Amino acid sequence: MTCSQLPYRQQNCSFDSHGQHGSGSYGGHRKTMTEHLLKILIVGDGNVGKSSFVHRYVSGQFNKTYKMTVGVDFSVKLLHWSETEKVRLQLWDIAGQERFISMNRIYYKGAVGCVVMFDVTNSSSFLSCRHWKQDLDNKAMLPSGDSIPCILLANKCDLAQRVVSADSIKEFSKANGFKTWMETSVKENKNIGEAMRRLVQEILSVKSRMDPLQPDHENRTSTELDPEFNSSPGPSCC
Ligand SMILES: Nc1nc2c(ncn2[C@@H]2O[C@H](COP(=O)(O)OP(=O)(O)OP(=O)(O)O)[C@@H](O)[C@H]2O)c(=O)[nH]1
Ligand SMILES: [Mg+2]
Repeated sequence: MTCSQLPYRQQNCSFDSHGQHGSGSYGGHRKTMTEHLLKILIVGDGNVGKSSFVHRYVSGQFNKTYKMTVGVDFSVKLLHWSETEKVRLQLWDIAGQERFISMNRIYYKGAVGCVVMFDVTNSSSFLSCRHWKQDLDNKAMLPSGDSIPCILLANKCDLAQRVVSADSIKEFSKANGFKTWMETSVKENKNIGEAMRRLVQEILSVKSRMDPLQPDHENRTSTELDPEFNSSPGPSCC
């Protein structure tokens, strides 16, 4: 599902629920299924490949033609995370041009994870990542005040005219509080699923740490995300 330019009220309605519990039967045993609902932001300068990344991840396809995003697009992907857990991802693909518009605080509300992307053939898109990360940390955070989990993706690593070195990405990632960084090629389908798996793992482990009193905490990857999880005023290579 992709919705372009929905009015905010309509977008936000989809994000008021925070997961569902249901039961499934496995070989005669009934296990409780938990569904985690995670809102994830995809940010970075224009033309770096954010929409292509989401499209590849959700539909498995790549399109050479550039169609600039206006405002925000969102997509949904359901992951069968474990025998007892499903993860429903709501991917908010924010237009690169939003960097120049101060209205995007509403997009960050309720986000529990973020991908910051740049293009390895465009040094200014790399330099902008500092801005995107700072903007994220100012607009979304955990109740503890810590940043929400965020990964850095160095896209278009299939192209020969690379201008950003792996060493500088590594240093930048560490200095700016990213959980990890990866080189990706949406075109060649490199590290797309891996990157998202890593981010989801980080999000679920944060939640698990925040909620240590869950009765079955020791046996589970994580639990439901709280409504207030973050909505207050937070390598591998190709
Ligand atoms: N060679 C190569 N091209 C890519 C890759 N990923 C995306 N592209 C191309 O880069 C262009 C921009 O991709 P988009 O996904 O539209 O970029 P965006 O970041 O969403 O841009 P905005 O919507 O303006 O913020 C398109 O022509 C894509 O086909 C990649 O990994 N390698
Ligand atoms: Mg786009």
